[in-house]
Amino acid sequence: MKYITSLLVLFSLISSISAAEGRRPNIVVILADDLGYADLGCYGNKRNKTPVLDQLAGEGLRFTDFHANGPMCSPTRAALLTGLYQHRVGIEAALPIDVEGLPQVSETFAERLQKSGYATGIMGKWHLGDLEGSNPIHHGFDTFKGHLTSATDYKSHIDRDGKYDWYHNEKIVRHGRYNTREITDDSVAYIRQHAKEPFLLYVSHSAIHFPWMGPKDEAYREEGKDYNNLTKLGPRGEEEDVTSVVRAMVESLDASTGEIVRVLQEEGLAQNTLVVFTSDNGGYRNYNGLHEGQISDNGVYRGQKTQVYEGGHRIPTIAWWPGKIAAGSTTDETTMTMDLVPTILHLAGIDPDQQQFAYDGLDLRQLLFEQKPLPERKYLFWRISTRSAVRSGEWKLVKYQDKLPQLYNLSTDPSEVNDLSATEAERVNELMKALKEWEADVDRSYAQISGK
Ligand SMILES: [Ca+2]
Repeated sequence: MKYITSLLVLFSLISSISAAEGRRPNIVVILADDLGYADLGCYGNKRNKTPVLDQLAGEGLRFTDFHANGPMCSPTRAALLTGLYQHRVGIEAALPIDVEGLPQVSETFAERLQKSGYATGIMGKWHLGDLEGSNPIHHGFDTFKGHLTSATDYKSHIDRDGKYDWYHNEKIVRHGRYNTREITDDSVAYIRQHAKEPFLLYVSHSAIHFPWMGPKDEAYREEGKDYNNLTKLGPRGEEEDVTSVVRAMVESLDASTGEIVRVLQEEGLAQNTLVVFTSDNGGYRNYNGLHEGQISDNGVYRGQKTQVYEGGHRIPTIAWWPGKIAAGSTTDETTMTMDLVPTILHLAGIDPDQQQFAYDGLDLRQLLFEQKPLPERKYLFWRISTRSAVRSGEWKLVKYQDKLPQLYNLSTDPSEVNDLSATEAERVNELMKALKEWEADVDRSYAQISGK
């Protein structure tokens, strides 16, 4: 009898070990808001102290040619959720208040993970619709703690229409803590709660988006008042220097990431979790021409948030998975937010192809784990209303409204200052043709789902 009991103990021990080994990986996506290419120490920043992210880059893979799908919040967030060019689901610019946002017909990667048995949490900013039915819990998340709209007060959580905006799922939750603090605490709690099952945690920060407010600032908005015409300076005067407050915001993101990584380590999950830290668009270098140098650093890259020059969409991105991703590696492969979706689904053992539109993103696993180049991708595209861009290898075409297209060679001219369109007419024609074909394709997709 004793022998049988020992055998049973041994057997259950073996099964629990193999269950742990065979367990599907956890996914933690940390999305910073408006963080510029060179806002972190590991991307050359001298002002902001970001020891945690610098260390993660040293222990993982740092991307030098990673791009946000759009140069503003909602478009990139829609691409992250769907794995598609966001134009296919009709989200091209930052969403206003009182909109449906992400159409229900578009299946998110969270929905697919949830259906396959993952716990799926989002902590922080949604900005993909704020009407009834737009809440993240209707898009594949079992838990949402955060705000639906953008540019809320970091302490009072009042939006630009004077409405309180902080939820647990669909229920209002009142608190006066700093956004990044609350998002971090909720993320840490979610990891602890789901440590024994595979989970997706989407840590969706609002920092360093305006109103520029640091952890020490006091709330400045009141319910029922209209803040639509306020500046981005938050509680500060138009002329005030925002250097120290933006720095505090960047550093709060770094500290938050440190807390999240620490709990993964404490729970013994670090060896079975992919952590990706990225941003939703480039930073503001100035605001209305003021505050130059006080906000973000986009490095050598031209332009800023909202623009389709590199400064608008080239972003810092780090992938970390101890034991799986080679420490201290960097890659200059051209990659984009939407690539994360097929990558994550493959990691979860889900066939990415089974859905309405084929994903526009590429599976990055070989690049992450074997440092192999990506399969050739002839073109990448950006469009936000009348601003468009096409990337093909080292070449980039930029088209602004009805102006003539500009052409840059990013390998010799990363700052996009020498327009070569006059001497490269054939290449301009080729890229313009590719742009038009892509526009027709994505617009057709949206017409198909919207009936418009
Ligand atoms: Ca943003």
